[in-house]
Amino acid sequence: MVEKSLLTPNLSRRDFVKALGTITTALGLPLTVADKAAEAASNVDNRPPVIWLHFQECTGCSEAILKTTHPSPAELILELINLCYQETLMADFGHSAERLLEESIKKYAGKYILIVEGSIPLKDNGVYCKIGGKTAIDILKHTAASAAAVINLGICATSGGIASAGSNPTGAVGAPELLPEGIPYISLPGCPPNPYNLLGVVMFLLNFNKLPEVDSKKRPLFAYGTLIHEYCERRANFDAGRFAKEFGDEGHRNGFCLYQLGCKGPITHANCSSIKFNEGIVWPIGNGNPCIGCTEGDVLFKESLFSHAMVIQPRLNSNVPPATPEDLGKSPTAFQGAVVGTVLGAVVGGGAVLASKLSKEPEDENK
Ligand code: FSX
Ligand code: SF4
Ligand code: F3S
Repeated sequence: MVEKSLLTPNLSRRDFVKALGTITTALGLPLTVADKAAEAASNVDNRPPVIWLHFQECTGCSEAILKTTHPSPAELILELINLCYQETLMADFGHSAERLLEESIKKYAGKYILIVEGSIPLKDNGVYCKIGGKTAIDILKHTAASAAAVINLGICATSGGIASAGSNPTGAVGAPELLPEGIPYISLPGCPPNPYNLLGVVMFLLNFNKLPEVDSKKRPLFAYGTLIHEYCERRANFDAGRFAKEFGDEGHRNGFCLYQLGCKGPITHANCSSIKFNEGIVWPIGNGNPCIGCTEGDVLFKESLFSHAMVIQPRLNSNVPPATPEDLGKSPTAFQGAVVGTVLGAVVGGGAVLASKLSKEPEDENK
């Protein structure tokens, strides 16, 4: 078992429950989820056993969970689960690690959650990813066969990710292609996925003993139910036709919309524009990088970085006055859930027709 005290040295019970509550609110989950999850997890025997496998990936998905500030998602997640096997975190290696995996599968058969990171190469009988002499194909099939449910963590495990880009030399696919028929699974794409969404799924599981509601790509609706574009802090500039034209130009420096630099926010479903990363402080667009669609398997590494996304959501309000510098940076953040609700209410109340399509690119008033 992974020794959680190495990772959770100073987390008091009070801080733990408080942090769960904040994150529950930010994710838009029922408020009871945090209390009930904390209560369930207070009995160690109630914590779901978890086996966590890695295949073709950069380990960024695990790193995103670990390399954040106090209390990190890792601290919180490890208080809620019984982590039996995780190659990045555990001390075991070699034969001892192989034994640990087999023992965990046997001991918790039918009860454990399997978390999968990384894609699985199918080409040439899977020789391009082997661990302990076994292919990723065999390890995944064997481990998934006795799992209660599977969480595909990251775009690689969801649909192949970076290893499947271009000519896909290893024949990389996501885990869903190999999972046994009928096994419940959920996907948390992203490169990396937002750690708070994994935490949300774990809390939901503890609370309701089932996976949350999903969309057609098996992504939880609480996290992937809206477009990046809807709550983007640069959205007022999009609506007002103010665009950065080149990296480093005046518009870019002033926080104008990144659409013309290839931003895929209008076709990407995820909650990073509202919850962000690292305690709600940073995210790609906030840092000046166009969204590359890392939660959409048919966009990331498939669409050119600089192509213009088809905008499926019109302006929220055509009467929005041009943004001023003072408007910039005042968007909802992870820890201002009430503000998110207010913005959503204003949008719906304003009668925005979300389904209509704009067949052309947004007008650019700066032309
Ligand atoms: Fe992929 Fe994750 Fe990107 Fe990296 O495990 S989703 S390459 S952040 O590490 O799988
Ligand atoms: Fe934000 Fe991108 Fe939409 Fe512009 S196009 S408002 S930068 S998500
Ligand atoms: Fe990914 Fe776009 Fe969010 S690149 S992290 S979905 S802003």
